[in-house]
Amino acid sequence: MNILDKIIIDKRKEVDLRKGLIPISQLESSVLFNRETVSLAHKLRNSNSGIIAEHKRRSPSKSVINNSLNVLDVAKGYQIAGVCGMSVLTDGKYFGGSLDDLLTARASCNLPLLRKEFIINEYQLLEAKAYGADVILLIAAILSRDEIKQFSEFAKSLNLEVLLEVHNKEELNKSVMPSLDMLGVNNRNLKTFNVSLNTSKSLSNLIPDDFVKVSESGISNIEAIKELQPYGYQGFLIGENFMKTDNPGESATEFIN
Ligand code: IGP
Repeated sequence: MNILDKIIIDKRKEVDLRKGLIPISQLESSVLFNRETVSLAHKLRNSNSGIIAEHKRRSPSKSVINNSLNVLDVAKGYQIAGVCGMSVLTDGKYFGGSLDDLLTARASCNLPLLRKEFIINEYQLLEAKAYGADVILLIAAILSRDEIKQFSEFAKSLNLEVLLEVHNKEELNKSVMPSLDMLGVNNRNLKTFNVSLNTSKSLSNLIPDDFVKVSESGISNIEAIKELQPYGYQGFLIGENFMKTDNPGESATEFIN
């Protein structure tokens, strides 16, 4: 069994437990539930740098990345750096994150926030809204076309934007639909952990122009961004390269012009 299959098995159990503990009515009564969301797609379209900076403590591929920072400082640092948006890992078991991290980020900055999560149930979209997200991630590798349609339409009804992640042609072809806002190409194969910017390059011309193109993972220098921009990428999701430093915000500054 690959890591993605394992994560999904655990995620189904986790979501069932959460659903039993916190009723939908309680999520809907969060003050944040009716907050006006901010558009990440719009920011990316109008930016030269296009950085989406991630908060990530650890990952299955790298184990510990950074355990000594708090989300509050990281979010403030990213905002001061002038990034377009922030991605917050909320998976606990494999990435060391939580919904509380999302909430803290929300309280610490006014950047568009992406709930970085393995979404397998609409309930998680209600959580995303209740904890202050503006954008949700849908991963084509773990969802059917029908699920992508159902979840993305539900997200839009909550005024959440949708970033759909693919890492090959088949995933891309099955996923394209009008209820998506941004198409992300993950340079890291979540099954093997291999990283290659060529994944973004080779899929770029298959992505219809109406979607903002985002290149995700393994971006560690400005040269990589300069290399990807001619392929039409306007968003660059960067985690480890910032989080491995003592001051992720300051590291992000170097990527902003
Ligand atoms: C960030 P990196 O290599 O810069 O730390 O990657 C981000 O792209 C990565 O964390 C990611 C991810 C995901 C994590 C992309 N898609 C899906 C968990 C689930």
